[in-house]
Amino acid sequence: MPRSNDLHVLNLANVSAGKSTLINALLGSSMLPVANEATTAKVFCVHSSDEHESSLCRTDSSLNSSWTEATEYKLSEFNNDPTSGLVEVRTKISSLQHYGSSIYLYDTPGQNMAVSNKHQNLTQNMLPKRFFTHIFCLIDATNRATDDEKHLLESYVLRHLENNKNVQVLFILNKVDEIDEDREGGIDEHIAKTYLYLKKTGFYSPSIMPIMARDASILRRLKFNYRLTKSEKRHVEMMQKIEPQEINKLLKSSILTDDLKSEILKKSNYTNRQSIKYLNYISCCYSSLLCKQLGETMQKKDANFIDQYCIRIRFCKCLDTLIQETGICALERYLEHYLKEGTTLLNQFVAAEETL
Ligand SMILES: Nc1nc2c(ncn2[C@@H]2O[C@H](COP(=O)(O)OP(=O)(O)OP(=O)(O)O)[C@@H](O)[C@H]2O)c(=O)[nH]1
Ligand SMILES: [Mg+2]
Repeated sequence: MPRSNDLHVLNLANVSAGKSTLINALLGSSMLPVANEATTAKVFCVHSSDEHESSLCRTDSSLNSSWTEATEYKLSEFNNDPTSGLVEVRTKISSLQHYGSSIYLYDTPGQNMAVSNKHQNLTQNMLPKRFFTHIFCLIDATNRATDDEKHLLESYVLRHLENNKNVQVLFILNKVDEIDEDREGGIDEHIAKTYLYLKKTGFYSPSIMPIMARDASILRRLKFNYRLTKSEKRHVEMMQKIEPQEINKLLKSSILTDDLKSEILKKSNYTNRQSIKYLNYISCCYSSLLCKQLGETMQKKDANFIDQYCIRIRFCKCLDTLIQETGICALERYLEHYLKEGTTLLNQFVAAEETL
């Protein structure tokens, strides 16, 4: 029986709207298969709980159904297995406060009419059989209001709402990083247009949250010291959101040795991009030392180590600011609200089950 504050979130959208990227951003990994083409071919149920100490996965395939370590490679293998329909992942999303509850995130195959019926059927068959507290409906800011999207909103979301009136629907306007403000107006304008479009489609008072799932996913992985691909590294360099003045301010207020300060300043004089790279480089080099040696070295007052520690903390603070700008933290606070308070829907559901 579901516990009253557990969340069951269905991620729905057309192909390449960023459903899997969004879940990867929450996980801070690149576990779920992502690509710029029809990619997710199974339903992935990601179950996050404080009680999960490692990340495991299994599939309903007849050949292999035992729990095994959840890696990008393994999940890609399951995604390509023609005999399976559901892939389960058990993990703990460290950026979320769970308040003793669980969250189940369902990643689904894109629902475009031109994509194979098999993809559509997987989601269609699952909708009436499973219980959902939330539907996250991703809208691609670069490809809004297509026929496929209207079909998805009308045939899946509105139809599901007819019989499940208390399900919380959140519209996630993804890829807002692609909006060209000079030509298309700002994010505010996009949200206003999306709101009108959703109202016209039949949603009474749609809640819309803007997100940059790809940036969030890359920055989170950078923070957790995962290896980025070459193009992801280039992307981080191009973000150029840390202004040169910021780097200088950061350095001035740091307690680094003068030698190290002038070394970094020399590099940061080249370009903004190189200074981000350099900050990243030196902070990553020392991060593995942090936990093991911190207590010991603090006692010895090892000034050199404290310098390295400080720059890592400051680098993480810069990253945290960038991560906040992607909108992912707002989504996490939204989820935490329900993890803490529960949903009236679930309370009603549990009460109904108890009286049976
Ligand atoms: N510019 C930009 N690209 C993004 C963003 N989120 C995802 N993408 C890109 O969009 C493409 C598709 O992302 P996926 O996460 O695989 O999309 P999906 O909705 O899971 O797609 P299917 O599984 O095929 O239905 C990838 O190339 C991502 O890098 C974003 O916020 N901004
Ligand atoms: Mg996907």
